[in-house]
Amino acid sequence: MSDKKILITGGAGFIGSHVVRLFVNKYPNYSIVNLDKLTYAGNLANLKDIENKPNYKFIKGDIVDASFISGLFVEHKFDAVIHLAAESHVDRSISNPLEFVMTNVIGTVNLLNAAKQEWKDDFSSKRFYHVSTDEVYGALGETGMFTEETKYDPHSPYSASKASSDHFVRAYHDTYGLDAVISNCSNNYGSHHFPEKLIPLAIHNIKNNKPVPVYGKGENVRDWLYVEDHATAIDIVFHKAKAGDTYNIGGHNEWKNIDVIRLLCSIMDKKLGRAEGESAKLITFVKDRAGHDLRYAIDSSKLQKELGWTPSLQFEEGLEKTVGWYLSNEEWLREVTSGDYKKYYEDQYAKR
Ligand code: NAD
Ligand code: TDX
Repeated sequence: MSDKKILITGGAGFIGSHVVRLFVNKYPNYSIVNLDKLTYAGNLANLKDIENKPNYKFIKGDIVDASFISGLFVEHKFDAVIHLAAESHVDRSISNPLEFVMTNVIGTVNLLNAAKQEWKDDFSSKRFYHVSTDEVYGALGETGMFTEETKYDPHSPYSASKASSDHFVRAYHDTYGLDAVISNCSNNYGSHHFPEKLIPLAIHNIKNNKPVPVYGKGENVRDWLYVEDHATAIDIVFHKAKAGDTYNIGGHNEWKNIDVIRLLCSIMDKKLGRAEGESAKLITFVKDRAGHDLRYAIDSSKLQKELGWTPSLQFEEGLEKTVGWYLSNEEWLREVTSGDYKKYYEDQYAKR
């Protein structure tokens, strides 16, 4: 495999850190540059184990800053981009949509412009890989699954911004010939997940005997995938997809939120030496999320059949591993839940 210089954006975040780790360890001949603004969601502690590897470099920077981004492309002569930097939390997008437009839409277009400008003489040996979400497809009723042909129908400001960025990536492929690929993945879970999202928030609250907030009746369904399986899929799509192609990524693993929380409570009772049923007493039904999508379910058979990817872990096994990680990384959890997190939590949950 030939040498490549790859820009990974958002590599200090949850999924990005798993992707950076996979690429740095698996491809010593690649040079990996991790560009991240280090927002509340970006954390260099996520990458401690690889920070001194010779094929890895971290750069702090903002994808919204167009001149900084074009300068970076001129300086580094990247062969490829794997773009994960984003504002990623639906609840925050409801409180502050503009931040999502700036990073997810403008930031993506800045990267596309810089790549187009730098690579315009020969797109063939270059690649722009955009990491996206199944939320662009909208919400499902009781049945059906999202395929790559499902029409976009985003509902939240977050999913609207991701849908817009997907459209721009396709437009740069169709209009200018940029080699671009997109994947749309279902809900991820695993280590280093910021505790604003359902699973790590519940683990944190159960551990600290705090109420576990379940929106509405807990009947919304999400399709969960272990984050390392997502990283493996990104590796495969990056190396094997045809230019202009799209793949759905998901583990055929649908759960009602309330069932996820009950399973978590039971795993935590065992791990914390509590009586069975003790943690479940913390479950608290709270005011629903505005515009809450009922159900997501992703059909990833195209990826499985064409590129040979399969998820490696069953959900119960993955959740056990995830809980184990949080319980043995208390310092990480303490650091990310101090400071600004307290205000965020108060704003989101105090009056719910
Ligand atoms: P995250 O919020 O944990 O991490 C996002 C990272 O992007 C952080 O490190 C942050 O510092 C960085 N960032 C934010 N704004 C930036 C800016 N303006 N410039 C540079 N860096 C910036 O998100 P995540 O859950 O790891 O998601 C990564 C990507 O995967 C996102 O594009 C998201 O839409 C997509 N995705 C996430 C999920 C999921 O379940 N979490 C599922 C499917 C797709
Ligand atoms: O406190 C909570 N209580 C609750 O019931 C939180 C934070 C969430 N929920 C519900 C809302 C959702 O139905 O749990 C479900 C999962 O919520 P999140 O963890 O916020 O994820 P979701 O909104 O489904 O979006 C996630 O998956 C797709 C990621 O945040 C996105 O970045 C990704 O694109």
